[in-house]
Amino acid sequence: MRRFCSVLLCLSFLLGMVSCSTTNASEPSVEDKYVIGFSQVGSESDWRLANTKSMTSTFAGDDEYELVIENARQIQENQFSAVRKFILEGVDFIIIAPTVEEGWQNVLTEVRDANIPVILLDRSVAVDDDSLYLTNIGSDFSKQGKLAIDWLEKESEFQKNRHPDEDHTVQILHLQGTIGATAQIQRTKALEDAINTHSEWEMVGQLYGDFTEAKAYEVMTDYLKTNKNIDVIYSENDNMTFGAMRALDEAGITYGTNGQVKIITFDATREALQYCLDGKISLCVECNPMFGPSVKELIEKYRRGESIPKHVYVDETAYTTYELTQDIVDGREY
Ligand code: GYE
Repeated sequence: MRRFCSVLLCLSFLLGMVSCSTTNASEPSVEDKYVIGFSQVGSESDWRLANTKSMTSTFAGDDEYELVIENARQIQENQFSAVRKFILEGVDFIIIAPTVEEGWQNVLTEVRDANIPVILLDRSVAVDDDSLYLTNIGSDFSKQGKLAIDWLEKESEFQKNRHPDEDHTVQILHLQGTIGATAQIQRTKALEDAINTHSEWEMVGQLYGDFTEAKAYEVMTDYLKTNKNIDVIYSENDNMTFGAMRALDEAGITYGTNGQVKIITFDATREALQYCLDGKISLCVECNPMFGPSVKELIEKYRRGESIPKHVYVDETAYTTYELTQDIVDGREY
């Protein structure tokens, strides 16, 4: 509501079409609605598409809310412009899924000066003053990293006991998401910390895949031209994993239960779970994007003046082929 309607009215006046409202008399007009501006990271992955869908379907057809989404195409500057546009329009609420953590101090201060509440969704921001936002809802990325490392520890122990006479070095290739994004920072930290404490684990390379299938395919194809000794790929999201699998196929390198390379992936989308059930991916760490309804609940709590926690984590687990069934895979929402 707020200034959103006056901006629309001004525009209408300017265009000389004040009387041509298209609102049906029985439908509430946008002026009556609680307007939420949502700056989304982009559409880089299946996770992201599912998250956008969860948000749109939560608010779609709701007489009380109007959700306005701006896609930043993974560029932080686009997010700044979107947020400033929301301020100008006088939206009632702003949701930001930050591309990266750094750089938010100024724009969040502008939002606070405009008296608009903010929820951070998915990733976090690095600011001195956490009162610049109400809450941060999303995954516990360090827990996800821990789930991955716990599995790798068990798997390497298992291989050691199975082949006691072989070389036990674990050569790990790391595919990284958008550098500076919370998901990348925490998942990377879990691996780097573990490499420092496991003398037999060796990082053979860190490749930048920007959370996209295309980029991961490109860097993996290039890498495999000269390096083929990989025991484990630690890939920071499913779409990069799909790109890597294509590159491995083309290079004739096997992976999965009976293959040379074991793949660890994050997100656990339906497609990745299917590969896991089929024995091609060894571990899927879950990252659940379907929290649109929880976001709405938080906004409603805020509007009722109830207190809300500073961080709301979604519930997540990890899957190997042994935990999976076709029913679990088929029932996957994303
Ligand atoms: O893992 C990836 C997406 O921040 C949780 O971003 C998100 C990550 C997710 O593009 O697929």
